[in-house]
Amino acid sequence: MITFYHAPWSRASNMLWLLEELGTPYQIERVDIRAPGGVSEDYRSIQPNKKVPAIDHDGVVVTERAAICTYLCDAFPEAGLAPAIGDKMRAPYLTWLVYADSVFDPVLAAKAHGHEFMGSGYSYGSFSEMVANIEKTLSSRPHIAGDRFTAADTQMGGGINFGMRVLKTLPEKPVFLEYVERLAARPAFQRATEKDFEMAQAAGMVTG
Ligand SMILES: N[C@@H](CCC(=O)N[C@@H](CS)C(=O)NCC(=O)O)C(=O)O
Repeated sequence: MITFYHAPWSRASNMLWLLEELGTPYQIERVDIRAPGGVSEDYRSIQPNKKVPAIDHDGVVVTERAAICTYLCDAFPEAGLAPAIGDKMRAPYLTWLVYADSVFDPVLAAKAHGHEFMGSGYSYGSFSEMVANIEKTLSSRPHIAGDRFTAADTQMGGGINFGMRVLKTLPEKPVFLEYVERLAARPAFQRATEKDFEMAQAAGMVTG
């Protein structure tokens, strides 16, 4: 059984979508990352930085989104969310899974917080380089790693959607909007969005 440590409307939400795509049973353990006193210290035994997401799969704990995606897709290959070892698409798949956390997320967060910096001084480079890279890639293929949907799309697609619609930091380039629209048509995306909304509502995060 998979226990998924989650907080609604957070960086863990893409993992909720991935779990819905996998179609394997899981249970959700809510972590209150917005608690006034911070996340309970007990949770550090699962995630050393007390962040979500994390999973426990039959007693095996996995943290960090790229690692969780890789682990789950390899543990449940029948879902077809990761190109197999030996498949040429495995290279762009792994590249984009890692890019999502090591370049896309930090450079987007830095921009959203108004940090000014020289791209050459940081491993994630500049915001404009990042935007140009994803625009070029998505102009050449329907999914981030190639012709078919993979777990890299839950990471990059969820992030692009969040960056445009919630943070309003990522420019609404036509190619980004078309990509997000394509992904939003997936039943698993819709189920995850609904579940996340219900959890946010139960946590008192929905106003108006
Ligand atoms: N490097 C982590 C980052 C996860 C992360 O930033 N999670 C945020 C959710 S938006 C969090 O748990 N924040 C709560 C906190 O820092 O107290 C990963 O990729 O899994």
